[in-house]
Amino acid sequence: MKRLLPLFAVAALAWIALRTLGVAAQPAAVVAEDPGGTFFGRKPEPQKTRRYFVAAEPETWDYVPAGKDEVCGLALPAAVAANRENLKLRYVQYTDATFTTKVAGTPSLGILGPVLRGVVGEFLAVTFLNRTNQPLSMHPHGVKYDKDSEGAFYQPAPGKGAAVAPGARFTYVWQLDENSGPLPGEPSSKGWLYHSHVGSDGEANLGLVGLIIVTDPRRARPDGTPADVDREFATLFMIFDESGQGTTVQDAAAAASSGDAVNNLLIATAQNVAKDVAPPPKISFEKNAELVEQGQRLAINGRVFGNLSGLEMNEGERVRWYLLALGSEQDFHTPHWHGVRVVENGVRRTDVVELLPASMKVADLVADNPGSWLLHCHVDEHMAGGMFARFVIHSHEVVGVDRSPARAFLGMAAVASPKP
Ligand SMILES: [Cu+2]
Repeated sequence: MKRLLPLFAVAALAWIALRTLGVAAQPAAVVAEDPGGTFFGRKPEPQKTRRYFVAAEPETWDYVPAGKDEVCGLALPAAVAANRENLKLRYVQYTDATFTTKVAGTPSLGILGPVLRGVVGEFLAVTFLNRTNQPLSMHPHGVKYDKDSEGAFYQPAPGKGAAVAPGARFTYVWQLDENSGPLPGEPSSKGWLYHSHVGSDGEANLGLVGLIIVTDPRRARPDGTPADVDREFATLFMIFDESGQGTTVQDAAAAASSGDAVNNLLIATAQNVAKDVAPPPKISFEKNAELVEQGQRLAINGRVFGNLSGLEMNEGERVRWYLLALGSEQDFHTPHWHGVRVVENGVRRTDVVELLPASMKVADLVADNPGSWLLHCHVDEHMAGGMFARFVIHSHEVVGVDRSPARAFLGMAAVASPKP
């Protein structure tokens, strides 16, 4: 990430230059022009393309909507209780290019953006509208793209979708080719991250993260869902930073506390960036460390202390979990399910899965043990800091939760099937 600091400076300077020239200083309204929509110079075949409409928008995010820990009975840390809500930027799905009607979100996804899904052999065409005041993008993992649809800003010659200006839109076209899908020995579908990638890790920290699901057509239902699965969940294990310090300031404060040459170089770089994008650090290393600790939100899908709702399934269902992690050196996570066992990536039976930043794994379970169970990160500090949730397996004897594909599979409520 240190190496990205100069890139962030370049991105920030480019943005400032564009603003100064008035080129990109559009109001955050819908503008008509869209320089995207092609894949290596050609429009993808409409009958093989799933269309999505995703806006990035500011939203006040509540890490603890219940206001308390209803699962483990832990007291909320004072800093969390006093500061439950923060302004985030989120990917929000709309029904069409007018960006007027939102697609209802899935509660269990929490802060994650809409699930974008398809089958190997298809294209995803995702029209992105930036309704924030900073340049953003959608950078996908796992799919095939040309330079314009990479959605990442760096030199030389960033693509047209590398940094979408406030108020502007860009249609990314991603091919789900053979290499996007699972190998024969892997589970029938894969989960891939997407996230904003203009400047720094700060964009994921703002909440700009989502999931792409790609299914093997040989193991898919006609609607594209994996045929050997009855229900899906996605969980992102990530520590959000609400210290207000920002990576740049934190780096500079850390560097200021030691005097070696490497760190002097680092602080010079950080201050260089900071003068363009943030005020230079004015607090001590100790104060910085204190603020950073108080600002930590040890979250599953942006919820802490058992506040992630919607992890419900019915007895006997075959349930697939897409496990994700993002973040920094502290973001090594070990999700552990009570009450059930899982198969990790189709090869290993376990009840704990190891994740590192940007890990993307699949865990399959059969819901054979009705009850209300704990899902938590097994790293002690993370568990104590609130990285846990409850999941429920409804017994055969009760009605349970909706089994329809629109409810049981992620991103299916509004999935735009290939249209002629
Ligand atoms: Cu953890």
